[in-house]
Amino acid sequence: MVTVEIDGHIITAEADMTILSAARAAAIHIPSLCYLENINEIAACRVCVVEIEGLDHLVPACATKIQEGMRVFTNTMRVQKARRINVELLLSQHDCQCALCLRNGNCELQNLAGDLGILTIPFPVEPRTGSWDSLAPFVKETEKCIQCMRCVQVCDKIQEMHIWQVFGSGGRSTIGIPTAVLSDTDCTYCGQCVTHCPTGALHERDDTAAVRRALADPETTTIIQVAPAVRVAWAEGMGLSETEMSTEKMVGILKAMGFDYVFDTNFAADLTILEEGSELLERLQDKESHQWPMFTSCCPAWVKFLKQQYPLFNDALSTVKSPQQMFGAVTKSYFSDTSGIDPHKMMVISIMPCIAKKEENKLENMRSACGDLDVDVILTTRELIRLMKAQHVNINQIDSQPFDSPLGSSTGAGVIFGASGGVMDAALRSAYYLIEGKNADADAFNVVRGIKGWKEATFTIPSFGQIRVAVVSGLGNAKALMEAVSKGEAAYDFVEVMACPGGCAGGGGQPIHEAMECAEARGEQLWLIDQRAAIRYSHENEAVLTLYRDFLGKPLGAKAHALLHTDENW
Ligand code: HC1
Ligand code: SF4
Repeated sequence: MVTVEIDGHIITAEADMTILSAARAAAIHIPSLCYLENINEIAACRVCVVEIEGLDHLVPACATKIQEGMRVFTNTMRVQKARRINVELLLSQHDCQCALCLRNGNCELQNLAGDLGILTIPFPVEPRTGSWDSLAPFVKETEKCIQCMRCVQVCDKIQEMHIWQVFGSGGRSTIGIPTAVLSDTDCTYCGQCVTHCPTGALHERDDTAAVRRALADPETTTIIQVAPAVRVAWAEGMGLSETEMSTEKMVGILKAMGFDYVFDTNFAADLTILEEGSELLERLQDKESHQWPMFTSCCPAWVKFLKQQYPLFNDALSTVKSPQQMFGAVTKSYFSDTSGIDPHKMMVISIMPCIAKKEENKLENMRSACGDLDVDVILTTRELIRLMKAQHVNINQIDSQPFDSPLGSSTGAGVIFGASGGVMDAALRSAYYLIEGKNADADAFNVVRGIKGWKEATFTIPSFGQIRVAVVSGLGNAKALMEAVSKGEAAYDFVEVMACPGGCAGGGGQPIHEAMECAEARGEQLWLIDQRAAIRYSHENEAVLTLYRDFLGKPLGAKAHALLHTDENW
C-alpha cells in the first residue's frame, strides 16, 4: 500500500494502482474519455491529464502509477487549459451535429464539451468520412469517430473477434472493417463495440419508423413482445427511479402507446425450456448418436460464432429456436387461430436488449407459421426508449398493467434467461422434474448464477446420475471453452453460451452509461424477480401447458418441431 495526496485528500491505495483508479476509489472525479478499465488504458485522448508536484509536464492519470508521497492536482488552471485544448482537438475532427445524433444527451464527448464550457472550435478541420453497409444491423458513422479505440479493444480483448481495424496513420487514420459489407466479416453483431463507444459513431440500425407506421395503420394488428432483460433496463433511459420502474408500468406505457397486444418473451422462454429440456433428455438417453456437449441456441451471436469458427460442432447445437422466434411462430399460428386475426395483417415486434436479434428473424426456417417472417421488426431497448420519449407520456398518469393473455404468462424460470446462467438454471429445474417426476428446490442449481465468465458444475439427478454443465458469457470465454472442448481438456453434457459478458442483461442493445458495465446489477434484478415469482418452474406455466394441450401436442412432437425448431425436415 502507498499513501498519496490527491487534491489535498490523503489516500492509501494499492501500490499498483494508477492515479485515475486511486482517485476514483476515493470518489475524486477525474474526467476521461478513451479509458476503459483493463480494456483500453492507452492514454490516447489525454482528457485525464493531471499535475504532479515536482514534474514539469502533465501526465495522463489513466496510465501513471501512484508512488509513495506523490502529490497530485486534478483540476489546476494548467490542467483545465490542457484538458480543454485536448477536447477542442477532438471536436475539431468530429461532426458536431449533436441535435441530429442518436447519442444526443448521452454522449461522453458532448458532456465533456459542456462541462468545459466549449462553445467554439478553434482548429476546424474537415471531419473524416467513410461509407457503411446500409443493411448491417448497426451503423458506423466515421465523421463521429474520435479514434478512442474502445470498440477495437473490446472486440479484440473481450470478444476476441478482431473485426475492427485501423486504416491509415496519424491525423487521417480511421477505424473500419476490411470489407464493403459487414456480413462478409466474421462479426457476430453482438454489439459490444456499440455499447462501449463514447459518441454516436456506432449505433444500432434504427428500425422505429416501421413500428410508427404500423401503430398509425388501423389495418395492422401490432403485437409486441418484451425480452427478459429489457424490463430491468428500460427505465434507466427514461431517468426513472427504482420505485417508479416496474414491468407493469412498462406494459402500461406500451398500451398507452397503442400496441394492440403486449405479450412477454418470457412465455416463449418457458416454452423453450420444455423443448430444450426434452431435447437434452432425449440426447442423453441415446448418447452414442449425438455430439457432445449440447449447446444452447438462443443467442444468435453465439450461434453465428459457432457455425463460423467451429463448424465441426454444428450438430451439438440444440435445434430449438430462440424464445424470440418461438414467440413469433406461436403468435402467427396458435394466437392467430384463437383470436381470428389474419397473420398476414399482424406485425410482430420484439423489444430486445440485443443487436444480433435484428438479423435472427431472417435466418432459415424463420417463416414457419404462415410464410411471412414470424417476427417482423426487432427494436433494441434503446429504440424502445426513444419511442417512449417521443410519446411524451406522463409517467404518473400511466396505470401499471399486466401483460395480455395468453402469451403474457410466465414463470421465474423464464425471466432469468436474461442473466448469465439463467437458461441453464431454468433448464435444470425442468430436466430434474422430467426425470424425477417431482421438483428440485428452485434454488438447487444456483452455483451457475453470477457474472463469472466461465462457470462449471456437476449435479446429481438421483434416477439419472451426474450431469456436467458449463455456463460461459463473452465470446472470448466461448472461444476458450471451445478450444478446451476441442482438445478434450474439458467435457460437459450441457453448455449455455451467451455472446455478451453477463448475458443479455449486458446486451449490445441496452442503455449506455459512461463506460459503466451494468450486466451484473441488471442480472441481480432478474434473479430477484425469479425469487419473488409465484411460479418458478417452466413446466408449471399453465398457458404453455394449454398451448401443448390445444395446439402443439407434445414437446418434440411433429408440430412443435415444425414451428419451434430449426431442423424443419426432422
Ligand atoms: Fe435474450 Fe432470449 S434471454 S436471447 O438474451 O433466450 O436478446 O433478454 O429475449 O430470444 O427469452 C435477448 C434477453 C431474449 C431470446 C429470451
Ligand atoms: Fe444478443 Fe443476448 Fe446474445 Fe448478447 S447475449 S448477442 S444480447 S442474445
